[in-house]
Amino acid sequence: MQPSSALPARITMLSGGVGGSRFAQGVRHLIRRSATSLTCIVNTGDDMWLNGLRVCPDLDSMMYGLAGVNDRDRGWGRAGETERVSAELVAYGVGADWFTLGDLDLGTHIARAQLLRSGLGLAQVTRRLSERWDLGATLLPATEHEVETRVRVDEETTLHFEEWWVRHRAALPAREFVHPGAAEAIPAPGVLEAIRDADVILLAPSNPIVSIGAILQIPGIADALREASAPVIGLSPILGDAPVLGMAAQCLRAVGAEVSAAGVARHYGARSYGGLLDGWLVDEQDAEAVAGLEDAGIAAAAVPLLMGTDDLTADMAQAALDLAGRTGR
Ligand code: FO1
Repeated sequence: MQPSSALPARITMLSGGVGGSRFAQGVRHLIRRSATSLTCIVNTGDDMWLNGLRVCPDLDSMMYGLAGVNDRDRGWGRAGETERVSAELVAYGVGADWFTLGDLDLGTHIARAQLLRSGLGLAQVTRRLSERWDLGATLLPATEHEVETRVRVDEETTLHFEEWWVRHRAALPAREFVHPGAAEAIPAPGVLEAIRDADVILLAPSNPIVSIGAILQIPGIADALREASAPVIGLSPILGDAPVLGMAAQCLRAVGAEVSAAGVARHYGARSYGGLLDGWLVDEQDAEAVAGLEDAGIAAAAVPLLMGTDDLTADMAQAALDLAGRTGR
């Protein structure tokens, strides 16, 4: 581990929920004794109104994870959760019986809905909710517009991403992912500045289609990355031929991208050829992909990418910073 003097002043990362939260905890662990700031631009495409409340799964996974109050086994929701209210909602036949809102989690959704109804934007609401804990990072929603990720499962039908993923366990073949309303959306306050002012920009090992990809659908964000002075370094969510968690494989196949560490890098593209990436970390088992990536204009390195502990994840983050230093940006 390099001395903290080698750390950049400002790190900005794009992130989904479960994988992004574990990665953010590792980045924070790496910078814990330094003056480095961490800003996380978080996917809001999984968000939904449920029982009159605004549920933001990825923002909540990031907040609970950084607060240390998350259910580490499930990767989402609160530790020590109970589901008494949810059982009542099911008994009344309201809401979605396939999407369980825990009692503690409902506290977040009630507070968020109240603050939104008071006229605050989601960025301010997220800041208000986060103030309860010392997260060691700033959470920003990608946009304050309600742009859902929906999955086309047949000619006439699209499902909210959560219904596809949770209710149907991603078993219905996804023909495409659509983001209705994205064209009219704008980045949330602070997002473009966090990209512009960053010294290093990281793409967390989140789902490249429905998490990072949904963030990139918001007009202005992909262009801001291409124009950023900071190096853009991604970490592969695919180790070998499978994702560590979640359903990135089904999503990549749906858009015709190869399900491999190199395939995801090519999906994002090399910044020098109009894409997003200056560098890409692959797991040691995918070391043979490094040469091809370098030839394609993407600096690459093979390091352990399994996020077991904060120390291991901090090492991944350090490897990403080392790679950033090699890109000459
Ligand atoms: N995932 C499930 O598999 N089952 C659930 O009932 C469920 C409820 C839930 C409630 C709030 C929340 O923030 C997340 C929840 N999730 C649930 C996880 C959710 O699907 C994931 O956090 C992401 O959307 C997928 O990356």
